[in-house]
Parts: sequence; C-alpha cells; structure tokens
Amino acid sequence: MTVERTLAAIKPDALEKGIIGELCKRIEDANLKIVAMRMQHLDRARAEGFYAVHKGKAFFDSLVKFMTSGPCVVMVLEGENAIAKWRETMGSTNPEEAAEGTIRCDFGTNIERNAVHGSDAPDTAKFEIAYFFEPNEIVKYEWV
Ligand code: IDP
Ligand code: MG
Repeated sequence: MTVERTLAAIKPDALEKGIIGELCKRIEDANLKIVAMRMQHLDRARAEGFYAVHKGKAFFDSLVKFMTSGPCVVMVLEGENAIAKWRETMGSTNPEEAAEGTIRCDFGTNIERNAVHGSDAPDTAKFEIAYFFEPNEIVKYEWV
C-alpha cells in the first residue's frame, strides 16, 4: 500500500443540489483525508486546460460550458491508494452504469452532470493537483 494524493472536484451540478457536506463526508468515510480545498468558479480557459486531454471529443464544448456554469469545490485527497479509492467511491462516469452506493449512482444526473471528478492515474493526479494548488496550499495533519 502506498500513500497517494489525488485531485478531486465537486462539480457545479452537485453544488446546485446542496450536497457539498454529504460528499465531504463520503470522502472522509472512505478514509481519504482532505489536505487542500478551495471553491473556484472556473473560467473557460481554466476549464479547457483542465480537460485538455478531451479536446476534440464530441462532448468537449458542452463539458466546458457545464464546468463553467457555476463554482466547483476543488480538493486534494490523501490516503492509501487514494487515486483508485476515490475513483471507486465516485463510481463509473455514466451514473446509469455506476455501482449502487457510489456517489455518481446516488447523485449523478447524466453522463455529463455526474457530480464529481477524480484523477485517473499517478501522472494525471500530479498534473491536476499542480493545476489547482501550490505546494504550500497542501496541508499536513494527523487523524487521531
Ligand atoms: P471521468 O470523469 O470518469 O474520468 P472522463 O472520460 O475523463 O470521465 O470524462 C470527463 C468528464 O467529461 C466526465 O466526468 C463527464 O462530466 C464528461 N463526459 C465524459 N463522457 C461524456 C459523454 O459521452 N457525454 C457527455 N459528457 C461526457
Ligand atoms: Mg477522467
């Protein structure tokens, strides 16, 4: 087991639903520690840069529009196998295919408005964390 960090985001659809607290609770219940957190309303350039890997795909323009439609909560999560664990806690991209009890199953509206984001691999986690946070914005504390 290795301690990892991953970038998580609560997307604008989840803020509209008033479930920030519920989602933070699920994060901590999954033994993932929130070590950085900020509310941020992405502008177009910021959202396009974040999702650059999807540029050219049919859903890209709509995704950018959605992600800039309201604020997000961006976070760094830390824990053992944090990247895979957060992906499991979120569930599949399409809420209709997401396993029962996952966030996207419980709160996703459709394949685009799916409540949360999570990095998918160590290299993307590194890029995405640095995209939103300076090293000195990531804090250290122990659970006792
Ligand atoms: P992920 O968020 O589960 O990693 P990705 O394939 O990386 O899924 O897609 C990024 C985001 O783009 C998704 O979370 C979702 O909001 C949106 N998205 C992905 N596929 C589609 C699609 O087929 N139609 C509309 N939106 C999509
Ligand atoms: Mg992805």
